[in-house]
Amino acid sequence: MNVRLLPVLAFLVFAAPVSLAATRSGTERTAMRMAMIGGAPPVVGPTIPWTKGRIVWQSSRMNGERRGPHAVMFPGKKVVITVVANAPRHPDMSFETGGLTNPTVCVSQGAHVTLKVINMDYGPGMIHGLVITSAKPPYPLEIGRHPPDMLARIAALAPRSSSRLRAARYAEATVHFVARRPGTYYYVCPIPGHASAFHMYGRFIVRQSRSPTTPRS
Ligand SMILES: [Cu+2]
Repeated sequence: MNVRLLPVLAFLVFAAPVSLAATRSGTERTAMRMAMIGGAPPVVGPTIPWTKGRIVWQSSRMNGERRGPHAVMFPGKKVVITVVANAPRHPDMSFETGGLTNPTVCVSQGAHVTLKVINMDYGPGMIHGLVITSAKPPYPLEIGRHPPDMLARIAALAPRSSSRLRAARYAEATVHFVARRPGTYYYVCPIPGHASAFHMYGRFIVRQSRSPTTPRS
């Protein structure tokens, strides 16, 4: 055997299958995500540049009051909740708010909620949305357009426009709702497969307000 070919042979035997496997799994994953979207056109809403997107991302990390590693409280009767889909440094296919990944979000009964969602994901078909519903996990491939007790719905936000964070424009949307009924809800990504296969959801708790205390006589 030609000795000079040994390094080439070694590469083909050891390195090439690894690199090919990495490429294949990445491609398969993209194909899977594309297939799950089912050909639905991405909703391209108003987009904002990085200068504004960065502020939204920061406000998401700072908002609420952390309660341990898994919960963020939003006390008060008027709250603003900012959520990032696929925030940098958080797991792929997840939501971030209060600096946590898919945390339990708590608001008070009767709170007027302004919910802002921004999609920081990148790549073809990497759309995300957010629906708040009482439907519990595990989720089917599609949660449908009208899940039970829906409090809010942002159907789909297009991925950011560039692989470079600072060069990209970002799709965002804001909805308002009143958390009238106490109970356990879930914020769920409605893009087919994102909740069922990737667990892109978290709990959303509307805490019952204390009954008014009777004044002492
Ligand atoms: Cu999603």
